[in-house]
Amino acid sequence: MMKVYHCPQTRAFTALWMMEEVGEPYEIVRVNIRAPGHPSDAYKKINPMGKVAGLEDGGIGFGETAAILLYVADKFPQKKLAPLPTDPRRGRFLQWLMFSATTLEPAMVEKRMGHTPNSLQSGWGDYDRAFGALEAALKPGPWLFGDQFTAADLYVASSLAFGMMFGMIDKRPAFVQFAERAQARPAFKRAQDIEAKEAAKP
Ligand SMILES: N[C@@H](CCC(=O)N[C@@H](CS)C(=O)NCC(=O)O)C(=O)O
Repeated sequence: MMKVYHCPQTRAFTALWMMEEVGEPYEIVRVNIRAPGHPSDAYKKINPMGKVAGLEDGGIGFGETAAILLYVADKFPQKKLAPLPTDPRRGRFLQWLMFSATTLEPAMVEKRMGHTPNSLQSGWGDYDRAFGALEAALKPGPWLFGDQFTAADLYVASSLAFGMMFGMIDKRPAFVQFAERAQARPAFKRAQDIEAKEAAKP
């Protein structure tokens, strides 16, 4: 059975939400990132960075939310959470799937830190450029690929919700509506319940 290495109130929620979207059996393994001694050598064999989330399948572990989402979407193609490799939309799907990690996160952190952006030299451009590109892509909706909800929507919605909650992303109507639409999905609500139960554990 697949194992999700999880810690409450972290980015690992995104992986949990993805597992609930596919609805296949999995086990949650707690990694306490706030405990002394974290990350353990044992956990670094799962995720070399020692960060959560991590996923293990068939005895092989790995990290990075985008990789986890893509792996799970491809493992269960019948759930239609990713255009197939033969689908011409696949490239654009991969672009948006990776956008949170490669572009949105660094751009929002740079802004939060008050660093002066260098849009040409930084891989993430800058905050206005990154979030302007995303805002344009969210129209006309409802999802990045019209009526098909994909793992890219899940990751973008998760990053938007996180960033807006912590005041790192401005609450443009397109971002608020997109995040709310994604969070109305039953799988999100199930993941939220699981997250709450995990957080209540000692
Ligand atoms: N790029 C990583 C970021 C993961 C990440 O930064 N996780 C944080 C929690 S939100 C973490 O594990 N922090 C503990 C640590 O750095 O050891 C991903 O998207 O999976």
